[in-house]
Amino acid sequence: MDRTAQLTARALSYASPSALPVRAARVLDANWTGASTVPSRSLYPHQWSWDSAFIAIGLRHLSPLRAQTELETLLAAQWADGRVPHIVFNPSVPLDAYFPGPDFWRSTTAGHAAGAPRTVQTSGIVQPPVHALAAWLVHRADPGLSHARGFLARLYPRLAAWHRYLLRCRDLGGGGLVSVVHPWEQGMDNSPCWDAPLARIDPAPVRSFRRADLDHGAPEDRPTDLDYGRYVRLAVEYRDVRYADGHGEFAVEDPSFNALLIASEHALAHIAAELGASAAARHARAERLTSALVERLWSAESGMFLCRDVSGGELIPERGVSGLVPLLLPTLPRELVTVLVRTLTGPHFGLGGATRLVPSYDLLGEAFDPHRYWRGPAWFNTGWLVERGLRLHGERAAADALGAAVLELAEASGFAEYVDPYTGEACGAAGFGWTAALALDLHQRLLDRPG
Ligand code: 9WN
Repeated sequence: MDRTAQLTARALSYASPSALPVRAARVLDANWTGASTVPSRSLYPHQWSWDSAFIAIGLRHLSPLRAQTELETLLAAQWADGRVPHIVFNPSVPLDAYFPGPDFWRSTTAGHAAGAPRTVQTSGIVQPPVHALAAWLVHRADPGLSHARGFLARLYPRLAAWHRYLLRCRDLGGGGLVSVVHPWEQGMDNSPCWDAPLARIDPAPVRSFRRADLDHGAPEDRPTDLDYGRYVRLAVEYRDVRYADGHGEFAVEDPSFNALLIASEHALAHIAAELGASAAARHARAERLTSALVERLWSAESGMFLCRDVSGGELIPERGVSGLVPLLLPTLPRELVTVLVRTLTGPHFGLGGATRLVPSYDLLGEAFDPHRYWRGPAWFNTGWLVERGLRLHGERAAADALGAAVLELAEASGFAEYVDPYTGEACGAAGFGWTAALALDLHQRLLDRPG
């Protein structure tokens, strides 16, 4: 019996007639290219960094070997300076299928000084460091296979170099936290949190590039042309300084990016211990980062974490889901957990009342739009992260309800990229990789913990 059939049989034995594991597995199979998984065959036909980490977390239930391969393929494209690129391009996909493609980023030439790989084309920016967390979870799904293949031993130095790059080259604010230098790096591309720092950027003329995303996505669900003009300008400027850090006009300390680094630093500590090395220094670093996160990004007035605009030096007064992701941290002070849960379930995010999944942005915010990408819709990766945080801190009823909503809406929406936070209406791409993978992961965890 193959793994999909086994999962279905187990689900049925718990009197759960859900077809979710089979349907999710079909999405992951359809998006599998042989060495990695695309987020979407149409909209995103290459390998994306944080998508692959989330996808590996789900894939481990279907095929631990494929999950290991997913992460290995991504990390094989790591640059010599330690950065893990946000896209690894598939050479067999036509150049105009996605913008900006390899001809825009020019990693093998413009990225030469920073150590871009010669044999594969990548972008030059990064995405949130979920990888060590993913590697640890993938290992635990099948420790025998992992040991036999030397999975952790091979990945550990790469993951350590990745974190080192972030901590050494991206502490642009000088306060111990990592800055992102482009909204695409943080992964929540057009969040209203970026509006103020982006307003300073002179947009590239719309006629100087051609968006491929509008061939597949509804314009009202996607970022605007003005957003794209600024994304392009920032990326061109980074490319033109040969991807050297510390020169750009945009630098923001983001709570989700940093919280994921901290969670991954704790995971690296577990990996180190598994390999017989000391974990203490890594746990201590994670603690220092947690303190810096609280010191620099906590806003008692907003009841959550905010982004800090490094150039202006100020907190950005917009409530995005990013500011709830630190719930994931094991040593977050209890009083902050209490406030975060209150904010999550209060009028700004409405969880358990007006909404069943976490909206990407403040329901009461002026910029709220239930369909436009990261300006309001609910996404499944952030739902998965917040569920994990709630469970970690003993908020079992809220975690159960959110987990159930992730499962139900992921399946009902056809594993949509994101959904209207009020109605659950599907938006963006269908058959989206991390939606299928993370729903599968939650489904499996519920089976492992019945009742
Ligand atoms: C730019 C792939 C990626 C996700 C991001 C999401 C979206 C890309 C785009 O798709 O960004 O990287 O073209 O809009 O915002 O989080 O990783 O799924």
